[in-house]
Amino acid sequence: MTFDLFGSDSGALTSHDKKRVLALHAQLHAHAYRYHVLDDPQIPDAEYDRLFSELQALESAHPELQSPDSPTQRVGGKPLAQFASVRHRVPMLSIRTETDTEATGAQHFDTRVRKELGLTASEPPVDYVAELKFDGLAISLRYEAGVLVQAATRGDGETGEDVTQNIRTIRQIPLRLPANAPAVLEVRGEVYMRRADFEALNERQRGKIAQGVKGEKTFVNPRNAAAGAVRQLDPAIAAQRPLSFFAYGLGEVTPPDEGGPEFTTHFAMLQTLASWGFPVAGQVEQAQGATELIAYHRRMGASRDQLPFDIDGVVYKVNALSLQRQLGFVTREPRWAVAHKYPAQEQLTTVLGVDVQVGRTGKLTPVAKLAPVFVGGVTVTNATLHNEDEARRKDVRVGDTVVVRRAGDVIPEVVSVLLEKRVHDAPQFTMPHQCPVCGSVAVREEGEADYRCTGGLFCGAQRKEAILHFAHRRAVEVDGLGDKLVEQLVDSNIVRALPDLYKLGLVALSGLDRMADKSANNLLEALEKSKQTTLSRFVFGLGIRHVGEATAKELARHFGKLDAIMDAPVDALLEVSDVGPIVAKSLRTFFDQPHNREVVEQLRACGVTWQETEPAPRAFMPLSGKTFVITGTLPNLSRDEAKERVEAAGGKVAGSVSKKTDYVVAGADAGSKLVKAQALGVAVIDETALLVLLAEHAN
Ligand code: 5U1
Repeated sequence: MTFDLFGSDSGALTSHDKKRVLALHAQLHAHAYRYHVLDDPQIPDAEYDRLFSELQALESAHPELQSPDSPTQRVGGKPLAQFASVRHRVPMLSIRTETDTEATGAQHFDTRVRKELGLTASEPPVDYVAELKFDGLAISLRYEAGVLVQAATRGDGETGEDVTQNIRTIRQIPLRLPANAPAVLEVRGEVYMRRADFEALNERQRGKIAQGVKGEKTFVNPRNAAAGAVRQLDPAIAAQRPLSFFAYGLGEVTPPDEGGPEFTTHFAMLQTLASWGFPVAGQVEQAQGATELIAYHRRMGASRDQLPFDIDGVVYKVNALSLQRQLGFVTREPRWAVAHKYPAQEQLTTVLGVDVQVGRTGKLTPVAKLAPVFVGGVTVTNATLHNEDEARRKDVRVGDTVVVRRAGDVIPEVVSVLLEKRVHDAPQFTMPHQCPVCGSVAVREEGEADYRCTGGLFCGAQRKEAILHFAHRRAVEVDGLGDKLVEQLVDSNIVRALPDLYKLGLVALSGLDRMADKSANNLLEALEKSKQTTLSRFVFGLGIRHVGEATAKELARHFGKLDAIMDAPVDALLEVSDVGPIVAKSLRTFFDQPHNREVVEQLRACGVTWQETEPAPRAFMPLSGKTFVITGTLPNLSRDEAKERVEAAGGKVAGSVSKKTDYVVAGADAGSKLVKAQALGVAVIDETALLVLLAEHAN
């Protein structure tokens, strides 16, 4: 590819444009480095996007200004039929693996190095560098005149594949180096995927699969996902895969006698790479002799699960480059380095059964029961199959041999089945349509991946969540009934269902942890107070799926009476503004569960009460159909009060500004919502104008 930022003019192109493009390159590179490498952005994303768009516009108006090191070139080019071969000018060596995962593995390496160097026991410890062994894919990046010109996989060490287009999409990899970088520089390192990025990618994939998108799949682990993305023929797809990079070595470099850098230690070389903008892992350390290598291995092993990416071991390297040269290598592996492994995070085991567990929010999750297996440092007996589609896709059956993975604090999961080892044909897993805990109907809504139990108030698995929701400030409000207390009340079986709350007495409460008489009395008082509530708070407090606070208010206003809501057919529910087919169906399913109705009756019998009113269909409401966003501090009304006033007049209060917003009510210190309203041309009013609006409509 040719490019010329300073060459001949093409008509309308001005020198100002050229300077601006260069300035934008510099700014965007610097901000991307702060964001992706240093994790310390200096400008908001929106400002970065603005600069980026400006550069894109200039480049499309003057294509001659486009260069391969432009930040716009990270988006991925045309799909390839196949990768071209790249012959490595300096072979890409692999690394010897020490399979003894105990501390003795480090000792073996040090003993070998000392022997090769002819060091006696009385001579000082060898100076090493200790690094992490990333679980990714080795890559060589070639820079000429400071510009990334080629990226290649290791292949067989002599010849790899040209994956430049895909590698360009990795924002941590500099496209241009500072002026003090050598004329030719090959940087070697590992492309990997952070665990959180991997989880998010798989979540997106699961969503696509649930929506029936053809050809989509989930990835087995971050390493496979990273390797798949690097070897993806369509760079636009690679660009959507969130990859990261760490540098750990060099290939060809301009020699010192031709003006190239002169390093004496590996550590100094890594520091220089960092100064040129390459990400170098923060865990790189210098270590003296075997004792410090062992300590490093232990320390990194203990913090392995807290790292944001997978490692499969650590790497030790002799620090002095002169000693590295003296040690040389055997076949393709240097004698001056070793990878010291950790116990594997994937293992084989047998499936003993498949259960379905119900989570705190009613989600049903198929779980494989496994023959105990030591994986990722713990003994695993259960592994998630996520949901019905995943369970079907993996087709896990009793008796199967499966790959189980446990990495970090992520729940262990079944990665795949070894079909060739399936001995007998056990039946396929089918998701139950009833909750295994309470027997209520379990439903899977359109477009969703999970089945959910509909017995929210009755189901033992959802008890804690249901109580906390019911007691919430915006629901019936039981002051002082928080997480810890609910945990104790439910675990000690004092509260088995919501109505039990109103049967609590001093005797039961005083037996609880950290519950003095005063706190117990306060709680009983709060419970008594909560009995006087409103219909909308009560309906919201029932925790019906998709029925938020605003919908509960609409239902209360529209029907006026609980029985009318409970008995309303879908058609009648659909007449309520804010209620669409999903909400209507959810309400119907909830109140069709006899258990749920029973709990409602018991709560009424316990004295929970509210004022019932005449039905007030929405057509009569003055602010019907108007959406408000309230932001900043209003002079007189609290935000909650303003919200209540708007809602009482039939308006809706949303949390974020969009084109659909009718009014933004802005008080002092209103921030981004005000800015967005102005950008979208949404009407912005103050508290006085809101009060006028409410008064006008009240007439
Ligand atoms: N951190 C690190 N990983 N890693 C992998 N350094 C490192 N060095 C390697 C490899 C394959 O090879 C060199 C020792 C040639």
